[in-house]
Amino acid sequence: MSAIEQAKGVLSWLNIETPSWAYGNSGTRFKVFSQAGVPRDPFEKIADAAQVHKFTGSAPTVALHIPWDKVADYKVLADFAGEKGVALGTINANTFQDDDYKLGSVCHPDPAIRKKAVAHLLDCIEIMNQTGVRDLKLWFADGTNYPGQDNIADRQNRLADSLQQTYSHLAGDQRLLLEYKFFEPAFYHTDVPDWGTSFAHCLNLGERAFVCVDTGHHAPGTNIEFIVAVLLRAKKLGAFDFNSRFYADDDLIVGAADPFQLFRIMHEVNSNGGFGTGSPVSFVLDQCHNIEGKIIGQIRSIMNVQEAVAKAVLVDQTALRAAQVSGDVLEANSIIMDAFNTDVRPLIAEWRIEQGLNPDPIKAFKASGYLQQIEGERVGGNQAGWGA
Ligand code: RM4
Ligand code: MN
Repeated sequence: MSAIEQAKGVLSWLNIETPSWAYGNSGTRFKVFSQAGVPRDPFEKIADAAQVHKFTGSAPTVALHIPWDKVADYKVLADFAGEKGVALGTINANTFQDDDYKLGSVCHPDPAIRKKAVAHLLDCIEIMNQTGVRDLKLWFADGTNYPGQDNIADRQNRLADSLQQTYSHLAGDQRLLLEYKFFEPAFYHTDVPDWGTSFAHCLNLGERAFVCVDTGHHAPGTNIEFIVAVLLRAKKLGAFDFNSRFYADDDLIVGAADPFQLFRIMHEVNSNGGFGTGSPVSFVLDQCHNIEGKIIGQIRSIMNVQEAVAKAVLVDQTALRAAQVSGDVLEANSIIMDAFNTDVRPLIAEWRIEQGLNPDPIKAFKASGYLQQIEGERVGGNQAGWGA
């Protein structure tokens, strides 16, 4: 199979999940700017996500955040998604927006608060049971702001216990994804700060527990592709949360800040069995579009991921291996750079045409009139926002 056919094959296989919260209003702690036509409930978020799938052909599932996307009947929401041509995706638990969680949730010193947090995680599993969703994603805002505030090791014990209680309720193909983040909202220490901590807990939990790598959750200069290679080798990379950052957890469009880093990550995914049948990796966007259009921002994000993936698949693996074993340092590096410097946009446009898609998804979405339609229809009510 030619390299181009291989790239097209991976593009056809690749599904990229979009997050419901990307369609709502968002901002920084300084200001949330509202946009006309923004969804007012989970149904309207899903309708927008379906547009991203319609024009990219690659975003068939939508991640939910509970309770932001709380509805009376999740089967009704799942059926609605099906009618729109998409399905519900990862269930994201939220134990960070309740007054009770000031000192943490699953690591809180008070057992009653921990119990409340675990009960929420079990509610999330119940939603998975009702809808057939496979993945539960856990990101905890737990941590401390001041040295001495709490006992770090005790908090690890509480975390392990809370995770175990949750994990024991998983059945069938259900998975637990444990996401890490090195700071924020806690500023001194975070209870799951890095991949090592997440990995250690996942190993203890068992085969249904996987690490989630959010690309924005590392200290500047961290070699994320190394983490990806190590986790894939251990068969513990369960998911990506894609976004890009210049400084902290900026949640900007993936590939916008550092397309070369995204390519290097995809090269490790490709080299370590992360693409294709049997891969444990799910590819999810976790972004906020504070000042740019939301649906269009998601479409651009999918395109950026596809470009990085296509370039990674174009790396001549046979030549690379030969250069590596013969110690030809510069040849090995130039093989990588040749792939990165290839303009894959014509290849992807051709692939889109073969899929019956418009070769220019952004232009096609703009021309569809959907934005004008929702701006006209979605008048009144409360727009969804980060936290609503
Ligand atoms: C967190 C983390 C989670 C996401 C929330 C909205 O920083 O990245 O994955 O669900 O933000
Ligand atoms: Mn995330």
